[in-house]
Amino acid sequence: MIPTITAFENSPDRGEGQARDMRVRWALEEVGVPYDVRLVSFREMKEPAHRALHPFGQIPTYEEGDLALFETGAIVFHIAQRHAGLLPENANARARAITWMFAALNTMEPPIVDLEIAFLLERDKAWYEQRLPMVEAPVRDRLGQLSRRLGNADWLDGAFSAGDLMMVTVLRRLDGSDMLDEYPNLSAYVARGEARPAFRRAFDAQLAVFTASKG
Ligand code: GTB
Repeated sequence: MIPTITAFENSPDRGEGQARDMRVRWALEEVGVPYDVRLVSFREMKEPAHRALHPFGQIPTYEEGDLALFETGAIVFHIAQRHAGLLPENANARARAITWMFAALNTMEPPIVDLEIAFLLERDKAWYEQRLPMVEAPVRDRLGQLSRRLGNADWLDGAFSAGDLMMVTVLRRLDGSDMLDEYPNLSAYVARGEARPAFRRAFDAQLAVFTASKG
């Protein structure tokens, strides 16, 4: 059964692969599962048909037969559990890889999103420059801690896993800032993720949506 995911009809990121369908596309590409994409407008996301799939009226969603999922953490975990390639066989290594998925979503992503929101919504405010260091500091703290843990390793815990997939997509959200450059091993880590053929295929697929919409 070919799964169907939803993605923005018109992604505000203009094809930079920052919208969260990118994680799901990448996971499906890593495990070699073909998928269909249903593009939705901002209006359609808020309508009952889409809310039946996603209570918060967002993308992405994932449908596979009778199963409908939302939340990228749950979707990527589901894909990784069903197909070889994203989680180790060894039970302890598997638990650690899952831990990194949670760390990406619960510990790394929130301060990065706070920084993004400050930039998007507050940069025209008189107090923005004063507040910025307070929003940047938690991001730097987390990046420093992650950088120390990664050290010289290629991936967070042995072979590439769903934990790395999630972490790379979260760190990519800093693309617009130069913060990641302060941590060369993290920049190299993200570049390693982006160089994976599965990432490239996923990236090109979402970029094609943007290109076609301009077409
Ligand atoms: N926790 C959920 C998950 O992980 O699945 C979050 C899902 C989510 O935030 N979806 C966003 C959405 O549907 C799209 S990805 N937003 C519409 C809405 O809430 O009404 C977030 C996103 C959007 C745009 C950019 N960008 O332009 O760079 C980056 C990320």
